[in-house]
Amino acid sequence: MPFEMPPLPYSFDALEPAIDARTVEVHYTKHHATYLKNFNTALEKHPELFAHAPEEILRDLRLIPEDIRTAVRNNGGGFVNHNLYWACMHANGGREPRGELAKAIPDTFGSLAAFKEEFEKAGVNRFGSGYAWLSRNHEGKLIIHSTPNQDSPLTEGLTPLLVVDVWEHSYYLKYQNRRAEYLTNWWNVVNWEEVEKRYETSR
Ligand code: MN3
Repeated sequence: MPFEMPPLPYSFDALEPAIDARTVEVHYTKHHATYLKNFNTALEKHPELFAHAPEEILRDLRLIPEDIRTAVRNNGGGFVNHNLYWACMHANGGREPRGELAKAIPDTFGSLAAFKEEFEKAGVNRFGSGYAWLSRNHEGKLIIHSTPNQDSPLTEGLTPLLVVDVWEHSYYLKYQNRRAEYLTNWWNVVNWEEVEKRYETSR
């Protein structure tokens, strides 16, 4: 059974004005959908892999047959990374983290403001295309990091909690070259409830 697109959990215009409706529409229906299509096409050569969750497939690429390994890394990564990107946003963002995460962030990064600053820096400094992440490492510690292209933190043994896409296709129509402004406004649509849930269930 090929993998399917998770439905977008809100309308295309739900993230306005931080992210414009046209960008969300093209990003979800074209970019994201194409990664999924190419991921499924690659896996059709080794259909036994469909028995595993996409996240599991990305966890150890050495186990993936060599003839599809690069396609899986790029398109499986593209599929799974976008699934999380959409899930990490919603229309009613903007509040501060609560619960255990509200303690873990300042404990790790000094303050919520310092965390946001470092996270934005990871996004701005990603040369070319990629993502900025808040993940948990194998010790359960929170880390901010960045990946190039469609590489997934799962492949590095990390558990991703929050992600922002910094490929130009995620902001160019509205922000052109102003990636930093996109990142600043993006906090207004972050779905902290989802991040808290992922944090509290990830150890
Ligand atoms: Mn994208």
